[in-house]
Amino acid sequence: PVAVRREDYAAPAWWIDTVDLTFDLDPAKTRVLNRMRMRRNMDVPAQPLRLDGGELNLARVLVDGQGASFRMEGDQLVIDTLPDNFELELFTTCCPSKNTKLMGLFVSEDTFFTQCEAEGFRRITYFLDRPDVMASYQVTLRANKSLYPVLLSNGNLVDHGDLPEGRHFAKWVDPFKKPSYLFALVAGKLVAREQRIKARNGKEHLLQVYVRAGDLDKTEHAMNSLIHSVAWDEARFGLPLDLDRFMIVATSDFNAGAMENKGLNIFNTKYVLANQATATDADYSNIESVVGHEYFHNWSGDRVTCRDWFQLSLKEGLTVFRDQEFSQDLCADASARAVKRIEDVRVLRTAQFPEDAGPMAHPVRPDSYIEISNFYTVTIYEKGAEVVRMMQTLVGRKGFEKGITLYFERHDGDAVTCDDFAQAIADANPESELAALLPQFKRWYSQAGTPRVTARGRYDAAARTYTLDFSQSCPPTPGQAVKEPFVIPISLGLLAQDGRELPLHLQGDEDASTAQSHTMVLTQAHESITFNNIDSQPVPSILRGFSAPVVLDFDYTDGELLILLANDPDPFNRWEAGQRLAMRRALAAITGPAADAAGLDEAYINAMRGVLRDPKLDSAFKELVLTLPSETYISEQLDVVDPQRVHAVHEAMRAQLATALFSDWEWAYEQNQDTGAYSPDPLSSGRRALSGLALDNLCLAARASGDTVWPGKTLQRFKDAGNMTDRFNALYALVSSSHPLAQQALARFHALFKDEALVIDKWFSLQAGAPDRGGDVLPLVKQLMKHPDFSLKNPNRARSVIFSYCSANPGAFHRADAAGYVWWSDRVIELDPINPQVAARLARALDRWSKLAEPYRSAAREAIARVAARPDLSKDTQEVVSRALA
Ligand code: HT7
Ligand code: ZN
Repeated sequence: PVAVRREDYAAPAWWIDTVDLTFDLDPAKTRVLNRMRMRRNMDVPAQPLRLDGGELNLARVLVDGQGASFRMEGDQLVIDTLPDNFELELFTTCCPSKNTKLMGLFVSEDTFFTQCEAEGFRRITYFLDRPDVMASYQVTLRANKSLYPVLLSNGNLVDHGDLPEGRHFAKWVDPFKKPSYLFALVAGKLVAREQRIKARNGKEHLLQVYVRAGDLDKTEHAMNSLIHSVAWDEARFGLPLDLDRFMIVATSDFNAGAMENKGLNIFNTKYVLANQATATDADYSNIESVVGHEYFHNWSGDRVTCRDWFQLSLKEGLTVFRDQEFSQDLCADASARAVKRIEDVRVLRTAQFPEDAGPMAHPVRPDSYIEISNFYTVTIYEKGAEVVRMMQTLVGRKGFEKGITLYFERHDGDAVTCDDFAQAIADANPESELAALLPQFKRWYSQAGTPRVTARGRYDAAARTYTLDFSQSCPPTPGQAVKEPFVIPISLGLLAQDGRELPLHLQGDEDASTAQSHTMVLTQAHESITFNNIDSQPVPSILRGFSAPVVLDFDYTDGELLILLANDPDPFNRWEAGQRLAMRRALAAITGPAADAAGLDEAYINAMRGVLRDPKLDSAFKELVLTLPSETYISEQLDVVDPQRVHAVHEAMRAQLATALFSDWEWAYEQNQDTGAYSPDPLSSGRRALSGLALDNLCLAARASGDTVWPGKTLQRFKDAGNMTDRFNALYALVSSSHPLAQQALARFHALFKDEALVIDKWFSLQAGAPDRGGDVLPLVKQLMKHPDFSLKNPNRARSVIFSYCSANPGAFHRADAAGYVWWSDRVIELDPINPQVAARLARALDRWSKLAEPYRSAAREAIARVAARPDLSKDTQEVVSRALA
């Protein structure tokens, strides 16, 4: 397969002004009539018309009503001779029921759905399937009325009625031009929760959430999230809903989380359906973010879209930033906002930092790809969002809002680039540091890798000054050996040894005196900042709020970290101090004598007790502080990783914390019981999170001590729980401590929820992710795949077993006998012809193989090579494994 390169971008040779689609929907053979008005792009040299296609049967090609001569070049339909303006009529058929790739038109539970981003539309009809070709669409859907009573597409319903032979039709017109990747249709037996809302200007809109009949009682939260999203975008950025009708439809077969098709968002059921009996607090929170995310795309993605797929972060990074801000703004207080920020940073550091250091590392605006689906990554999304966040930091919140307004004024209706976005934010803020540093700032788009910022402090008692010396560097990444310095906003403050925050008197900038937090903007490889009037050695709080996506290296003493943990007014750095203390201990234990795995000392345990018992801290924050860094994150700090050693140390530290704080966990559990009605708000969900962590620790401690009281109480809790969060936390505690009662609880859980697919996913996932006791998880996972409820074709189900084992259970997956890797390679090979996108995602489970110690390293490489050697591998999977081996 050939790589597509960003520098080869050329404007299309032809434009499509209008598209008139007629579908005769049939699972085995859907007929698609596509009539397009096309015109030559006079700005580029004349070229033949090359239309993209994929797995289509072509029956007819007419140019201005006449049979036209054409040829096929691979999947492309090529017409050499054409007038400058013409109508092209194409008649094709496709087979939705056999579409297991879930790209293009497919059937899920007897309902038709589409997924066109990034390149799925070409599997529906031949087309210029690229985002800079924007057209006006009208769509007529025809189908059997009793089997497919609901017929939906983008925009407004302009006509509908009955047809002979029990069929009916619906005609939809989208008032906005759009690229093909935003096209959607849905047809099936669905019901909708509806809500009419009034915008600020008094205009009415109809919001609808479509699901299968039995799921209507699980749509209230999604609808509320949508209502909040509409209001938020208008209030924060002045961006109104531009459609009379906005629809969300849920499907249980979906490769991703959701899709922002104009006016007709299609969602994975996982991000729509929730009631207190079936969904956890985390599910509720994810639904709110994803509903927000897709809705916010209506402007950042749909009204202004990407010129080409290299600009993917233009819409994804910006929209993740917007959904993160939305979720933070919904929080009632600063503590809940900080919790959300910590959760977002945790995702970045445990998923994006490894990606940025591995074989799939790429800039936020990549330079090339073989399969664009492989680039829907945490780098494009989460690091892209951090880049937008840094822009906001550099221009201020109000300045950023001005920048967004200018961006949409300038580019509404266009397909544009990341450069256009950054330029608009800078132009709206001509006096800002962003405007002054724009070309250098844009290195965040072009250079891959996580920058490392090293800071060292110098206290001069005689001069009463404190200087911080910073240096920055960035490791090489594939294709980029040398990096230029980044623009890095570092938010910082100083604490006295007694924990007081010190006023900052910046040397050389007396105007900025007395502030307690300062944002220094690094631009050089080495630079320093000095503070005056400092009476004694302070403790610096650096990178507050995680003001840039970098690794910060500062040689804190334990004592200094304890001061920050107890006193930092910046909650992010308070949490970070706890993580640093734990990480230091984990690394010492991992690299220390093999017999000694337990790494926690009295000082650390006392500090954790202090946090747990602190009456001024919220439960959600305590839960984050008392959760140890993950095995994945710990492994990232090591040059050579022995995953079994990391796992053993992590388990030992967990057990130690559980035992040492036993009575504190008992206290925390009792303190965090909710008696009122269930609500997923941050305060109540934080209390449930902490009581869940307490239960987990109590069962873990019981495992060591032989105590039977807490496992028994946990089983009772599991049985009596009034909501899924408490029930699942109890089940998790029994499973993760491998208590014999877990089996009973698992069986009961399955029986209770056998008809709830999303809950059964949790059941599978919990078992595949369970701690390994003597190599028992792989045989269990093999058994689970034979379970009657298992299906490889359903992505959620496949992920619940295979990904939970390969990507989220390092202690069980990295086996010295290589059986985990062999099993992984079999699953990638098995999934690839069914669903290449899901297979390629699974293929990434061994991204970090080259860091592994022997014998894991050689065995992992062999397993990857085994996959790479397969003939007929999809280009999705091939790109991943060949980059891994490069
Ligand atoms: N923009 C959407 C991306 C997406 C997608 C990409 C590849 C294959 C399937 C997909 N489904 C949705 C999702 C989003 O970021 O909002
Ligand atoms: Zn998105």
